[in-house]
Amino acid sequence: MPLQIYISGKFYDKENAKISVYDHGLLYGDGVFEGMRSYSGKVFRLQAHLDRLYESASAICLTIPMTKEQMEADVNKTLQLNSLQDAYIRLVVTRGSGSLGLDPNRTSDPQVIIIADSISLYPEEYYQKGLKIITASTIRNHPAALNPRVKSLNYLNNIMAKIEGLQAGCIEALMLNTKGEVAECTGDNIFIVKKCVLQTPPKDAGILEGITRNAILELAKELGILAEEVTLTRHDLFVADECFLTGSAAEVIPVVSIDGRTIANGDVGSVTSRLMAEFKKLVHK
Ligand code: PXG
Repeated sequence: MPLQIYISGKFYDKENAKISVYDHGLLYGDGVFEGMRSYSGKVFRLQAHLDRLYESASAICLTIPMTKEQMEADVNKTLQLNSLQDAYIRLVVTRGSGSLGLDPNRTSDPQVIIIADSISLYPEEYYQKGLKIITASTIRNHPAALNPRVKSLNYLNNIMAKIEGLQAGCIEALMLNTKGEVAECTGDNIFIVKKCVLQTPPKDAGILEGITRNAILELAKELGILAEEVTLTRHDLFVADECFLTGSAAEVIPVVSIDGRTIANGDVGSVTSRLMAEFKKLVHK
């Protein structure tokens, strides 16, 4: 059976899963999304992802045409129908099709799309040796322009930074905020370890409040690792003892070089290794 894609209550073969070219999700990037993972058939922190999706929608004045309970049931149904255990799940809600103009009031029927597909993992080598990243010159959106807390379909800000990274031979790139402080990477949050203390930028640095980020902060607490949300600059990263990124796709991935500067001795740090192992345990719980 071809992969079954959910669109607004019905399932379609992958090649027939289509929405209107008049949908404002396509015309303006007007909509919201989530990227999640399932482990052994169970979506990791599904409730937190749904909460964030509905908050993102609310922030852009988009009413999702179903309850969270219904959405939860439909996500699980999509996984089961496709017999997927370890999968990547993309949840998309568009503004719906309308006229050729920005006005969201002239759209109807927001579309809910659920794609569950097999996950293509990052090469194991990155987890063993660590990533080299660069700082992009593209700054993260000013929260008053488009708040990074909203996981909107408008991802060009991140894509422009990702292109800079790729052109420099890096799969991730660091983004600063308008104040020049460390915000996050294009699809991952960032952490450092300094003198045994875990540090990550606060929510008001203009970042997506990552679900993996929050899980790591909780894990640190349980493991007795001191953790704080503090303003970080590139200087703090350059002189850090350890650095790593977190995200649903990457999980926990070490960083060993930023802008050509080696972090500490260039090895994957011990706190990072411990959190990588503990996170693996957590997702399989
Ligand atoms: N910052 C940004 C800008 C993101 O897009 C994260 C941080 C990490 O958040 P979570 O909740 O996943 O810990 C993200 C998430 C993809 C992909 O296809 C991207 C994300 C998540 C899943 C898949 O590249 N970004």
